[in-house]
Amino acid sequence: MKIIYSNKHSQHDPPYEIYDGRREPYAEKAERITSILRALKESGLTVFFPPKHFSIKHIHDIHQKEYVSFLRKRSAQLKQSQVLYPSYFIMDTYTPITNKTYTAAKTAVDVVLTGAKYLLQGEQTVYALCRPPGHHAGHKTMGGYCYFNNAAIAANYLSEHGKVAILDIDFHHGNGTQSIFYDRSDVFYISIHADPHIKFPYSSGFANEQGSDEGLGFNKNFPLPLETTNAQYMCVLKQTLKRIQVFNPSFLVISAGFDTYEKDPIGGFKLTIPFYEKISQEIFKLKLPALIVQEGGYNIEDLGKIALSFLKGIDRILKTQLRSKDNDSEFYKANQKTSKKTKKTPI
Ligand code: Q9C
Ligand code: ZN
Repeated sequence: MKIIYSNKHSQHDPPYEIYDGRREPYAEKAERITSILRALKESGLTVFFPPKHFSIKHIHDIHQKEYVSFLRKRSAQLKQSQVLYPSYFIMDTYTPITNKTYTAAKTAVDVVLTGAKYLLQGEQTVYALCRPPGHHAGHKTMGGYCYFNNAAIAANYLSEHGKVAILDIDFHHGNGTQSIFYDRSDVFYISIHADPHIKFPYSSGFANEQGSDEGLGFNKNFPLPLETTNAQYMCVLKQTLKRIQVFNPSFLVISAGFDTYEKDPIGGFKLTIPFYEKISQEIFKLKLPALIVQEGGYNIEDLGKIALSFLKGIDRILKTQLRSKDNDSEFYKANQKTSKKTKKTPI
């Protein structure tokens, strides 16, 4: 399987976040991704590819121009050690700007777009190992450690070639992604996350948020209580996969957060490391070309093992597919033809 990765993320490494008025160590650390990288390299399961450079146009398709240039200019103005908590284009106190924030965020977008492009070329599964994460970033807002919405930008790019489902399995609701596609019927956003009455982003992610206008019926939330177990999670995951099947997309974008893990320092579910293999096995039974986009996950010590478990599930399914299918790109073409003709029925 192809993994897209760039080490530029490591230059964005804010020293602290502000939680309820106090300084706390920054949870979204660069070591998160190096932990994953190390485990994958040791496994030998995967092949690494650097990102290609993509035009800023793809970011402007999703984010307001003024917001994008604000982030670029304010990053450039800062000295190496400075940390800025801006007062606009932001929804919380977790998402500071540093000198390299823009560069890291732009590179994360290049990473996911490179992955998306490989899917268009017939690749079956690609893992975009990006940082900073993206699913909380809205049209003109940063928040929840996110600046540009990587998954949304990739989904929008893929949507020119067929319908896209975004399955968000991060512990937190992807409020940014939801709001970006809320009135669209060609991109279906479906999310499993902690009850927003209790956990970030607090203001959205409720089950009654179902989309608007054209997009009514194409947004679906499954908020779950704290302490959710493997078995409870699996039951809900299966429901989401059924809905994706009915939607019949050409592509699947997975907002893959690993903060649902039992020992995550900011999560609250009870999922175990071997269970991530079960999750991905279930997802990949859909046999859709899939882009895995890294979102959250903050237990640095175990992140590598979680990611590896997740990718192992895919690998097993891919192997059986390879045995039964003649060739991946034929499968992709056939898949695209059928789903383009399908009428858009609200789910
Ligand atoms: N002191 C993502 O997982 N709350 N963002 C942090 C900890 C903010 C999470 C409180 C959570 C944002 C991409
Ligand atoms: Zn999260």
